[in-house]
Amino acid sequence: MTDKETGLHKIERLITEQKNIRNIATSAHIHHGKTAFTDVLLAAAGMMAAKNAGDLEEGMTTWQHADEQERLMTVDAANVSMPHEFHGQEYLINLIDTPGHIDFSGNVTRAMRAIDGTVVLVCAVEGIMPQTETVLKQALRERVKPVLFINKVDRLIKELKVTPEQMQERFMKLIAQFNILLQQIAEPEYARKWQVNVADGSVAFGAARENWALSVPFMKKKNISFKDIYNLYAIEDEKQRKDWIWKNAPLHEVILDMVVKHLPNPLEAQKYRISKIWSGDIESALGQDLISCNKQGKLAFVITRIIIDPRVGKEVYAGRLFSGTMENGMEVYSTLTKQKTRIQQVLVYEGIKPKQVDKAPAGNVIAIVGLNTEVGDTISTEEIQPFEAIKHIFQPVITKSIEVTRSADLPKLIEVLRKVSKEDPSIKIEINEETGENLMSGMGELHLEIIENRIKTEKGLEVKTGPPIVVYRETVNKACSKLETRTPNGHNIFFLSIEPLEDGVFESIQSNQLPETRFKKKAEDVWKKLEALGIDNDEARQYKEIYKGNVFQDRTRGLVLLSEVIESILDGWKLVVDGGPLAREQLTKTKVILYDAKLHVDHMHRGPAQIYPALRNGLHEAMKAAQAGLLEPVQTHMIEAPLDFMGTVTNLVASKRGVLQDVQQEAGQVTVRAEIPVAEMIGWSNDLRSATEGRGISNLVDQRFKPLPRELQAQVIYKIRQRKGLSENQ
Ligand SMILES: Nc1nc2c(ncn2[C@@H]2O[C@H](COP(=O)(O)OP(=O)(O)OP(=O)(O)O)[C@@H](O)[C@H]2O)c(=O)[nH]1
Ligand SMILES: [Mg+2]
Repeated sequence: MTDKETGLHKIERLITEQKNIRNIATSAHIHHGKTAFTDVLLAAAGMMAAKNAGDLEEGMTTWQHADEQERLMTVDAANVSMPHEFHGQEYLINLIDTPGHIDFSGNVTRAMRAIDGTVVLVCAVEGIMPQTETVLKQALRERVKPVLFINKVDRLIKELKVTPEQMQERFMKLIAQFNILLQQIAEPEYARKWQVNVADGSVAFGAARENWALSVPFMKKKNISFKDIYNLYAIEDEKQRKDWIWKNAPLHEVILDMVVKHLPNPLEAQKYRISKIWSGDIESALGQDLISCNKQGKLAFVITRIIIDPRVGKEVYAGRLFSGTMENGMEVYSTLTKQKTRIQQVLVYEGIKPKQVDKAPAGNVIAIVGLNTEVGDTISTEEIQPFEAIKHIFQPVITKSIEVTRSADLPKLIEVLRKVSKEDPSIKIEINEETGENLMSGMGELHLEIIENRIKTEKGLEVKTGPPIVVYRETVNKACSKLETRTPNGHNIFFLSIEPLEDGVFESIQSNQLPETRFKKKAEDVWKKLEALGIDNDEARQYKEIYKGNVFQDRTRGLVLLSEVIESILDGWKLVVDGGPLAREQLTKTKVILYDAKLHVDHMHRGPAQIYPALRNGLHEAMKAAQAGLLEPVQTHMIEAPLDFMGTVTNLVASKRGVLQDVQQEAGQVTVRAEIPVAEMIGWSNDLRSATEGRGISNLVDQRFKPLPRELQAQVIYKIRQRKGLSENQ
């Protein structure tokens, strides 16, 4: 390194040293200090003014939207990069700061695809919270290795006034809880290997806002004891205190040393991550490129985030380059759109700023300009086996209709909604051309509120939205017997049935163990997984497609013509999955079996226009026979409040068709675990706040679809059909 080397030149040099790269993220329960931590790291790397680092009121470097500053919370994930020196070697840290609020946790899921390791922050006072468990699940699903940072230790000293011994006890308890969680969630292979350990330095503790951190190895090196931390808080002079911290416990040094030592570089990580996130043949040339993070290999880039410049509309595609080298001007192929385009810019991050470079090699988090596609897409130079879909653990269940206030703006609305769902794939947009109604679904009320506001303030479009409504699912409760359905021209007949999908298969689809795709070739991998789930070998081979948690099986034998119509059959089936017979809500957890078909020899008589209605009528009839019913979204919440409010909280839960699962009392606090239907939870945070005089908090632990009580079925179906303007036979 020369003295004259600029920051960007240094980054350009470091992106090529794969073994010295760490791709990481912050992850934690809401407000446990991720952004303050990121700010402090950036400041220490000289990438922002040190004066205000970690000071919320002054604004966080990573907050790029006004709403984040107004609400003092992170909404979007932010990519930053910084250099770090360790044992005389230079490293590049590519870091993504993720949001903590559950409504934005889709951003966490997507960030996990881009990285190999994560610093999980836990507030020393609050301890492990529901969202800590969720982020750990998100990380481990992508084989992202965690290390632990116990934050806000100053609060233990200043607010709780614990002794040094009590502090250590607390840490040990917290670390043990973290490891138990890891043990429960991780795949067996990693459950042991990835346990964090205070002695080896995979755990650190400190106060992000105050710029200090320590780990046991670091304390040994500097000869610091727990008592010294207390002495630190006895120093009155601020400058003196800062000097002590800088000399004995600088956060960036302790944390980044931990990151370099305990989190994998891309060469190590890709060896075991690829088989989890890519279902292609590892023995193939591309498979080997991916495993070895080959700079000279075939290009393989996964898009994890799209940022649209509000002024010029430029679309920046950020993601992880797993193989090859991304070069300015090169022609690339999008697996999703099946289009070729030319790369107009290759960007790497210097601090928070994206900077243009000529090229960037595999093993980095980078961004590119020149595409027109979606998050999750695999970019290469030709058609390749794409990466697994990036699936969020929760599905959007709250919907609002959205319309423009001035009819002249109508054409702009469609364009803006398209952009919104591009930037935030957790937002689902449904445009109904018949009724002109546009629906926007999101993770929760806050999510929709933020998006609505951004449409107004950032996209400059005046809109109004309807009241929140809940998304339902349709399913079947038993198997129906085989029935036949004819195409409208009477020339073709299909024999089929529908039944509930096996629990194990459904769960494996939900957790991304089984891919949602159409199986064109021998899917040996999938067959093996199905067999492990108790599906016999013959049946596994009948899997034709998995779509939105539903399965289509082909049990026909020796039907020569079938291959000519199977695509239309599957497309027709998918249309039914997208909107079922009861209320045009999406199907879930069903299995359709095709037993036999009689097909006209002339393909003119068996086009999609014939096949779709046959499938639709047949499946509607089959669902009726299989006792179709609605499922509603139900959330499990952990509600905490002072003990005095125990009765109030349990009554509130009961008034919302909620079911108590557990009630715990500890140290003047009550913790209630309850399952509540989302339909009853509109306005929940306000209800809880007013019932508990602002002292109750509630955290989402889990969300799933459950049968809507029988007595409510008819009424809810009627209401949805009315809202959608569906006539009786539609
Ligand atoms: N006492 C204390 N407060 C801290 C510390 N670190 C962060 N905070 C405060 O905790 C609050 C949340 O900090 P953030 O950095 O925004 O937390 P976050 O995890 O990024 O929050 P979200 O992204 O919204 O989930 C702010 O009020 C910070 O000032 C710390 O070490 N000690
Ligand atoms: Mg934050």
